[in-house]
Amino acid sequence: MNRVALVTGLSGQDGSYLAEFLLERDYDVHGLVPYGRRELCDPRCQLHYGDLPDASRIAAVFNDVSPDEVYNLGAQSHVRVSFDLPVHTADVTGVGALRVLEAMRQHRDASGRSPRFYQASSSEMFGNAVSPQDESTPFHPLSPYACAKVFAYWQTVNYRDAYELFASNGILFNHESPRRGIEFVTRKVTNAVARIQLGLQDHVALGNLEAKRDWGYAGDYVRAMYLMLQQDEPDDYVVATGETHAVSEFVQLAFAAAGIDDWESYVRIDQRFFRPAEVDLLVGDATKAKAKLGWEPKVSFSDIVTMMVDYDIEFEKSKLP
Ligand code: G4F
Repeated sequence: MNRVALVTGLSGQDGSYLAEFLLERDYDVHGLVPYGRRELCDPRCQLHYGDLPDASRIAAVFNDVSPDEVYNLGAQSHVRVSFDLPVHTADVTGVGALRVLEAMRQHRDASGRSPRFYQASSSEMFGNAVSPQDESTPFHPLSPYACAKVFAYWQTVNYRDAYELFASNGILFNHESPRRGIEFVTRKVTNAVARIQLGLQDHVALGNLEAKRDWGYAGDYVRAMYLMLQQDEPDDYVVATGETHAVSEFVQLAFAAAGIDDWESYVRIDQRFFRPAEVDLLVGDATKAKAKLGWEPKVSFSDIVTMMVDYDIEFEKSKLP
């Protein structure tokens, strides 16, 4: 019998990489997906309409699918947007995780077992904490998004402690790829660089270039999610590269990958893209994930930048008449 995985957020960047990873290991992969965007969904997955605000639908899908493993990747995941939509973000990103946990607590397979649960926790929970951040670093969330993620993190820990469920948090630092949404800074930059190189636009408007992030490759990070659910005991893990780079470095490298050296002449600073509160510096210490999961990041920062720029040049060329 194939193992069965249920993934919320299957239609996003991480969901698509995780689905491919699990399909390669002969899982039956099911996705809980809202009505809408589908282009990243592997056709071998079975899709179920539903969304994190709808508890009765989540319970119904659990009954239909009877998953062995549940990966909760669904969220309103944009930090800047969460300042405009704080209540919606709390409902989807925070209480949404609790709704999945509650469905999990009430669901048993034929032999009385509950599924294993992975919660997509975020390095944003640390805010401006001391660096590097690891599993013992206190949280100090600085956005409605980060507050919602802290809520979901502690609900996951509480369901593990109170009900002895197999529930683990992956505290993932930023992870990017050509499948990243265009509203996040890396893809916004690589897509703009491609369009500038092709003569389709003349500048890119950005916010804070000073912020530093620990950027890894999304394809590497889904491997860590899977490994967390294969352990003997549930636990919480930081997943990060241990390297940090300023947004300006990403921008400079992206322009250089397209053969453009004077990147500053193509960048305009726009206050619309600043946040009411900013996380200045994130850099993770993934010692525990490396030791216990045997996980290592494989794709370097500069390879991620090049991969994304190359993809966006081909993507933009493919749209030309
Ligand atoms: O790409 P970002 O929007 O990602 P952010 O806020 O770090 O969050 C991402 O990573 C988290 C993991 O740590 C996830 F939990 C979260 O869901 C999301 O995937 O912004 C990165 C940095 C910020 O400091 C931002 O202020 O880039 C800065 N930035 C500068 N100009 C910009 C822009 N960000 C965006 N999105 N757009 C800009 O024009």
